[in-house]
Amino acid sequence: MKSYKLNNEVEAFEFGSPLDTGALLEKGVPEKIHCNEEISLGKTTKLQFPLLPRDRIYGLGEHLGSINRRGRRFRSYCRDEANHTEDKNELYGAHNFFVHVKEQGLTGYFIDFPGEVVYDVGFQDDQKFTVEIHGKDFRLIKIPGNRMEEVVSRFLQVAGKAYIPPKWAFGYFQSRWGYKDLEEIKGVYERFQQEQIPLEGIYLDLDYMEDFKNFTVSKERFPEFGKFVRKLKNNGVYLVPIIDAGIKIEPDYDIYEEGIKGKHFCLNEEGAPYVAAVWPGKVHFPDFLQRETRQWFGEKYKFLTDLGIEGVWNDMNEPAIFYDEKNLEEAIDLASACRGKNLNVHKFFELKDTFANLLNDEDYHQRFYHRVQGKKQRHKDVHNLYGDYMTRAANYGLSKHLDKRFLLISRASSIGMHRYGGIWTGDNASWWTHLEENIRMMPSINMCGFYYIGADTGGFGGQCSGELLTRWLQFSAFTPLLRNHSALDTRPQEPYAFSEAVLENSRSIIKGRYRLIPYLYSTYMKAVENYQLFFKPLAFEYGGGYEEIEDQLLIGEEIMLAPIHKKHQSQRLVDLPERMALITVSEKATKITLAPAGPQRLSYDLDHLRFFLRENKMIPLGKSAANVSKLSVQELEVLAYVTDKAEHTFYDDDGISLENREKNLMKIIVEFQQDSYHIEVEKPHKELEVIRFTIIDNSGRIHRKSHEIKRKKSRNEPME
Ligand code: MIG
Repeated sequence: MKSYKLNNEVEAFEFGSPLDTGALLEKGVPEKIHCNEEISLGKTTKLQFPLLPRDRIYGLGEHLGSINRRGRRFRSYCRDEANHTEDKNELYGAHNFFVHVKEQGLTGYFIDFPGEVVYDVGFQDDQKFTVEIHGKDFRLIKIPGNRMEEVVSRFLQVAGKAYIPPKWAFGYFQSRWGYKDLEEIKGVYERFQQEQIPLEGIYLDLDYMEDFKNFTVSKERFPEFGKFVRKLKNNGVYLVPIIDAGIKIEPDYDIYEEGIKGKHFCLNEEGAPYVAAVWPGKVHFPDFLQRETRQWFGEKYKFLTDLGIEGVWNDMNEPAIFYDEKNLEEAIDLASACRGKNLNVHKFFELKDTFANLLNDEDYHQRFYHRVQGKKQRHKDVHNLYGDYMTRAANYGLSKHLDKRFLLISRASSIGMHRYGGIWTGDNASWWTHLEENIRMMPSINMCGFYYIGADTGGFGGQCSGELLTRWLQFSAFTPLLRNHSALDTRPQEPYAFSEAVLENSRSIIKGRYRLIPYLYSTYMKAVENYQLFFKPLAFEYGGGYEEIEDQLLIGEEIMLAPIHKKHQSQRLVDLPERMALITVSEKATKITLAPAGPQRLSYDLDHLRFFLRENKMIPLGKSAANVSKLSVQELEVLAYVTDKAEHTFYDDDGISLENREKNLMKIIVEFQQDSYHIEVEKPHKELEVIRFTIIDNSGRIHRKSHEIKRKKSRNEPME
């Protein structure tokens, strides 16, 4: 075993000869350090941690279940899991970072390994936490700390800063699998205009392609596509097309031909391109683990950027496989052998399961290979890097051809990819429990480095009700990625697809989101820049006494959410760890009152956003607009709860530049002095003219103040 010291007390232990996964930024400096974890090496490696009754485990990213991971099993193995029922142990991401919280101190661990890892967090035996790594070549990273945020922040410093989307990526996006042609997309756009609902963009699902071929657009269904893209963009509305991992096998299809010539596809046992079937029928999978393949594939996104596209979602990149030739053949043979027979129950189930199990059978992963750093690697052993490296390829191409920020999300991911794109949480359903899952999942994913995150609002599969959509929007209004997406053949899920009341309430919530964008964007950028979390459960801030509360979240340093996630509830129980101000935001009005510490009932109607503001904190709100391009910070409304002194740094930039961002860092100070509030604004934002303050004091009294920014008079005005 070799050991290394990374910056900030972080230690790395290297077992065997691990592959360079690119998850972390640096390898570290060799140093002899003792590893006192209980590790048994073998074909698979076992790490064992004793669990004391009060120990907690946090992290592991995109998984179902509680934020405190105790009492469950999880598997890090990216999977196209189309049905997120409670018992599922894996989803699309492999996020091997967790923090063990003990009575005396806490330690973070990251397992830098590209294959399967299984976590049993006190499930089999409630006093044992075992981590089973399916291999013997890996790195174990260990991060000490005294507070949760310290551990996470140290981890993020070695893992690197998260992807930064353009500001427009914080708007509201409409999506649906099944918008079949340009006319339908245009109809959605026009309906949003007509109903005066803000709209930032529309996602295009795979129907825009010609026969599901990547980097093609159907001429028949999407004629003059580039013109349409630009027309919408001139009105501040973006189209975001999907790209899948598989490349259709079709002679004369340029991507296929180039892939073959350039040796860009994964190979089978015999060294020929591996064949599997997904949406286009039979496909080859680009070997994204090869640098040249990433560059080649990345370049292909130019087809889209040339059409005016500035955002893409990468799908099916676990990779999802419908069937491969061998298994299909066997299944058909079995079926033929059954023809005309009187099947007993065992045979019937065997027949049925053989076909059902074709979808995403993990045996396929044994049958194809990558070339990594010159070596042949079985897919199974590097599986979790596939979607990650596809997204690195996309990032490479989009950066090269856009020279500005772009929206990029992926379904499959592993740590490391967080530097290149965001993720959405895949095929959830229109179930109330999935709204709750969404709430719990956000901080766990955020800990693993991903910041641009969100779920399909309203639910992907299943039938959404107007009430569920409204409640879901009330939560998603605070997630960086806000997208309403639904599956083929489910009931329509746009805000206007329900009743007049649902339409009005959704409009009001989405407008509220736009009022919050200056704050959310500022919080996002500061969090990424300073290695702080965007989302936190209460326990991270207020300690173990709050560990059981997992449906209230803190955002940044200022606010606490307590979303309603149950049907037919106009109220819910909220536990306030300290006294806070209760804020209500709708399109035009804001309300602020005081809420005492302790458990209490919060009433929460369907037509607004409601959340809490912490003591000696403030948040700025803008005015709603049709989309981000029309947002302005000329006038800000600042809501503050100040008993002593509050300081707030408001970050802004042009929302689109990559590196050399001209940063506005405005500092707002509100101080209570001799019975009145003193206000100071340092380095005012260059567009700012006035801030209207609404300050609540400790007795619940409201103080309104207006602060105008005095600038040197412009040349046109007469000088005295
Ligand atoms: O096999 O492109 O998660 O968002 O609508 C399903 C169709 C493929 C899965 C994605 C979903 C998308 C759907 N895709």
